[in-house]
Amino acid sequence: MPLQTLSDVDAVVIGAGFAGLRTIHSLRKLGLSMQVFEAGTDVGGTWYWNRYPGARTDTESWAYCLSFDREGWEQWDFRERFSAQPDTLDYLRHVADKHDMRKHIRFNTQVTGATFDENTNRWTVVTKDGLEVSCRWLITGLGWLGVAFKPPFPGADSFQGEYYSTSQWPHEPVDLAGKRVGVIGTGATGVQVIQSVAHVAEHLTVFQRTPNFVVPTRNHALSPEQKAELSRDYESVWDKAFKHVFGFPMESPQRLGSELSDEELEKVFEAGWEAGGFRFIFETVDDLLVDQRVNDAAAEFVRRKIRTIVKDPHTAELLCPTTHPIGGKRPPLGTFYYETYNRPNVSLVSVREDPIHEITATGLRTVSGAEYELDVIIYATGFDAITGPLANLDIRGVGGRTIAEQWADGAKMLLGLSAAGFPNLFTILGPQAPFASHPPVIETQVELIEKILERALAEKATRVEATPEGVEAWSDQCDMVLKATLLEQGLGDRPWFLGANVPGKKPSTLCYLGGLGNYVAAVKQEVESGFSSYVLDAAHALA
Ligand code: NA7
Repeated sequence: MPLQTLSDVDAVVIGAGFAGLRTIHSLRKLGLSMQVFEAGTDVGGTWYWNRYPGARTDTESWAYCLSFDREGWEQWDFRERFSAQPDTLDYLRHVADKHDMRKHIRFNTQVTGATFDENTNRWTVVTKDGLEVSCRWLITGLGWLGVAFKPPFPGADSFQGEYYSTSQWPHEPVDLAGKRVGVIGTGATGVQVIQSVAHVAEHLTVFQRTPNFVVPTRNHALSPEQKAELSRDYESVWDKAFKHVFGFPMESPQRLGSELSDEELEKVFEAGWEAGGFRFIFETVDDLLVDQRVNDAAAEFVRRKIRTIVKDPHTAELLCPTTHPIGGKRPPLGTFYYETYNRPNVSLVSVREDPIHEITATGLRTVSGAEYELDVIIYATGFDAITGPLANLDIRGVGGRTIAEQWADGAKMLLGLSAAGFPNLFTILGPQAPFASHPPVIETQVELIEKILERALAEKATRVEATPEGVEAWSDQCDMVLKATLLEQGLGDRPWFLGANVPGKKPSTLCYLGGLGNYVAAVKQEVESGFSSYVLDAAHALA
C-alpha cells in the first residue's frame, strides 16, 4: 500500500541529470504536467554522484552541455577545455535555476518500480519511501553509469581502514594526506583518481588488471579571448557535434590510415597525441577502429610513448596494453598519467596473473599470498553499465513482464529508446543508444520523444509502442556495425560497453557504434516516415 498517492500527471521523469533536465524543457513545450523524481539531493545525475578527486569530463566543455538554450550557452563561462566535476555540476544547477525547473523535481526520492496498466494505458510509478503516482508517459533519464559494480572480494567488510567507491564519494572532504592508499581499477575513473591522489597520498599502490591506452588530455584554462571566440561559434560547434561520429565538435580528418605509409602514420599520430583528448582517436585517421594495420600502428605508437615516459622498464611493460585493440576498451584520458609512475610514492601492482584474493583487516592479499598494507582502499571498479540502471528497477510492461526478463537474451531497444511490450515508456540513453558524447545524444533522443508525443497528443492516442520488427531492425543494425569494427577483439578484456565487465552478465551489443551523425539521420528518417517503427494507438483513446 502506498503511503501517499500524488496527483496524476501526464509524465513521470526519472532522474534530474542532463537527460531529465532536457526532458523538462520538452514536456513544458508540449504543455504536459510532470513529476520528476531524483534520488540525489540536487540535480546533476552522474555528475552529482561521481565527485571523486580528479573527476573531469573527457569531452571539451563547450560541447559537454545542452544546445537547446543558445543564449545560456553563449553566456556560460566555460573555464577550462575539459570541465572539472564541480564545474559540470554548476552548469547543470545553472540550467535548472535559469529555467525554473526545480519546482518539477522531487529530490531525495528513489523510484523503485513502475507497472503498466493495459486497461487505462497508464503507468503507476512507486518510490522507495512509499509514494505512488499515475502517469501516461514514463521517461527515464538514468544515464549509463548509475549502478556501481563492486567486485565481491571476500573479507571486504573486515577492512579496518577507510574505503570509498568513486561513484559514491562523500560530499565532505576526504583527507588522504599521509596515508597509504590503494586504488583498484585503471579505467577512465581509476586513471583520473590515480593521477590526482598520487599528489597527496603518502604512498599510492595501483592495482591494475588490464592496462589501457591512456591518451593525454592536455587540459588548460580558457583565456578571455578563447571564451569570446567560442561564444560566437554556437552554430559551428553544434553543427559539427551533431554530425560527428562521437558527438564532438570535430571534423573527420578525411584521411584513411590504410593509404598512408608507416612514416606518414607516425606523423599523424604524433599530431593527434599533441592535440590532446579524443583528437588522437577522431582527428587522426578515419579507419582507426576498422583497419587492423592502422590500429596496430596506433597501439604501437602509444606503447612507444609509455616506454619513453615511464622510467622503470618493468613498470612500463606492465602499463603497455597488448591484448585488445585501441577502442576495444574505452580509452581513458590522462593528465601526466604515465609520468605518475615515475613518482617515488607510487607503485604499480599487476593483478592480471595474480588476482586480488581477499581484502584483509589491514589491506589486501593476492592469490599468490602477496600482502599489501593500506590505510585507504578506493574502488574504481566500474559500473553495471547501460542496462544496470533500468534492470535494477521493477519496470513491468504488458503482461507483467519485467524489463530484466525482456533483456534475458540481450537488451534490444529501438533507437535506444523503446521496447516492444513496454508502451508509453521512453528510456533516454537506454541500451543500443549511440556510444557518443552523452549531451548531444540526449538532445537527439528527447527531440524524438517530443515529436512522438506531439503526434500522440494530436491523434489523442493513449498508447505508443515500438513494433517488434522496428526493434529487431535497429538491433540488427547495431550488431552489423559492431561486426564491421575491430572492437569485438577486446571482449576478452571485459569492455563495459559490451556488457562484459560484470561477472554473470551476458555480453551483447549494448550500444550503437555507427556514430551520432548516422543516428541523427536514423531519427530523422523515423520522423519522416511518420514513426513507422511505432504503433500510435488512437483506438485506445479515452473519452
Ligand atoms: P571501467 O572502465 O569499467 O573500469 C573498471 C576498472 O576496475 C577496470 O580497470 C577493471 O579491470 C577493474 N576491475 C574490475 N573488477 C576487478 C577485479 N575483480 N580485480 C581487479 N580489477 C578489477 O569503469 P570506469 O568507472 O573507470 O569507467 C566507466 C566509464 O565512466 C568510462 O569509460 C567513462 O565513459 C566514464 P579490467 O579492465 O576489467 O581488467
